[in-house]
Amino acid sequence: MDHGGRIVAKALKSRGVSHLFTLSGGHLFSIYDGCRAEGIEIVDVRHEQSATFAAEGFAKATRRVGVAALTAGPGVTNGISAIVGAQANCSPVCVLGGRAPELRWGSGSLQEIDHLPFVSPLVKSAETVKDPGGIAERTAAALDLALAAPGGPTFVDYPLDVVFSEAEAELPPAVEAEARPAERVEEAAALLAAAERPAIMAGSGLYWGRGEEEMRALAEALGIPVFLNGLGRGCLPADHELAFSRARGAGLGGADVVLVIGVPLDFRLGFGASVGEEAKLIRLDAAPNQLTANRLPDLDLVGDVAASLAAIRSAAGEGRRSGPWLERLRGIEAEKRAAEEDELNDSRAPLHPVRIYRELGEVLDRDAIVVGDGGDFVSYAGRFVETYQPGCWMDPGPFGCLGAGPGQAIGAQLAHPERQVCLLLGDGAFGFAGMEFDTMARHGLPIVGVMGNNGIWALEHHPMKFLYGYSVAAELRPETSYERMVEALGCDGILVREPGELRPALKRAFSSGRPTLVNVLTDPEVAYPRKSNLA
Ligand SMILES: Cc1ncc(C[n+]2csc(CCOP(=O)(O)OP(=O)(O)O)c2C)c(N)n1
Ligand SMILES: [Mg+2]
Repeated sequence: MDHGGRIVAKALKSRGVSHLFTLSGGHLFSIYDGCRAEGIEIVDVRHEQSATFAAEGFAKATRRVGVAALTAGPGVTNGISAIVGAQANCSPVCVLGGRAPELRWGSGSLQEIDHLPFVSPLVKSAETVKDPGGIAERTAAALDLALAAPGGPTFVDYPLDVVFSEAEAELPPAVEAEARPAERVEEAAALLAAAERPAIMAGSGLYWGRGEEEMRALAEALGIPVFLNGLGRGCLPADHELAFSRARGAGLGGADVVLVIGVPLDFRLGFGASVGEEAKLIRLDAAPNQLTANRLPDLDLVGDVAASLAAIRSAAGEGRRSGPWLERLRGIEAEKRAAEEDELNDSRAPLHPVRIYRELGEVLDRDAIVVGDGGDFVSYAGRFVETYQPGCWMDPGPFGCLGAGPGQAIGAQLAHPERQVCLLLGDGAFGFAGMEFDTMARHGLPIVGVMGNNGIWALEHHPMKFLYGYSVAAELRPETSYERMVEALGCDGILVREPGELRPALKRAFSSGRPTLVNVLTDPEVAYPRKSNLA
């Protein structure tokens, strides 16, 4: 017989879970005791939102399930934004909730609330385990379901009296789903093989589906230019001959066949309008298209992403017809990159954000994990940070929740202690989860934060000024000494005012082995040239 918390921990261990992200609450004590006994590392953070984002960061860095334990009531409600973010990203995250005791349910216990009515719409499954004998099976099921394609968050909570009671732990074995290719892959192959101007647009679903090798082989066989976003970044190295970024408008707009892999046709792709009207549109993902109000794919392929790509490649054969098309796109790519030279070398103080990214690119390793949390500062990063390996770029995803960065960086650094983890922060974004620098100090995580400190919420300030001629509620204090805040929390802080100070600061930060915030003062007059809109 084991107590319920030990059974939870045994279930975690049976699924290879190594870390539990949490913030303390008495409802969770027995789970902590179980994790301690089973050798699962407990990582305690400063806000439940960060615990859940850390679980997602761990999942993104490993393609394994990330686990957060949130205490009853406010612990769970604090985790909600991160749960929704994981849902939008198809991230395999399992959230374990504390819960007021079942025996007294309805008597007004501390932190008593039924989580299921508000969590259920946000997750793949949500349930309360009311019998200690069911803990092993239900916990294992929640972990397995989070990971099953398409991935996403799952939730299970344990009433206090249930998880402190004893029972037998009987753990069902994990069942691997068969990797089945989609139907109609031959039609997709025929379209791509006949295309003169093909293009691939791939995102997070390619990464989750472990499709990078197959995509690369397909692109190389047929000479298909590849554009990547979200977690798809790095699935083809940025310096591969078929990797394009600046030419995306021309590439998707001028293609005759576009294969969209693992990314919804949402605002990031003009709700489908980024793809030229004449083009044949093939969509491939683990789940059917849900954005049915947008442009519909001509072929909607639903199946295992890697297996489907392999099947498309073998049906399409070899033979590049895209030579002139690739040359055209290469010309556009080169022209646009040449036009960026001035910004890359900008010598102003306070700094231009692009100057920061040029210098950062020269100190980051190829397998560095870069986490973005902010507005314009991160939009610039999206354009200028090059990604060379899968799982090396983390942004909040389409749900766009500020404050996701520190948690995700913590998860990523614990997943890969030997790699550089760089956390890009707007000064506004820092306010949501800046206290997690305390977590980094306590857990000895040498994350390097690089802040673009422009004293405003630039992504709101500039558009509001453009629309109204003024801006309100988008101003912050100029030159706030955030580097001193993190020093008070036990980290290193470096202030950068001049471009010449940046390189030494970054080198010091990455070589010290200590969590550091490089607070770079940036020019509030710089506005990111934005194409996509909100609505
Ligand atoms: C939780 C949350 N609140 C508000 C927003 C709206 N929002 C998006 S970007 C942004 C500005 C971010 O400012 P900062 O982090 O300083 O970066 P900057 O744009 O100045 O580079 C805001 C307020 C959001 N996306 N998420
Ligand atoms: Mg700002």
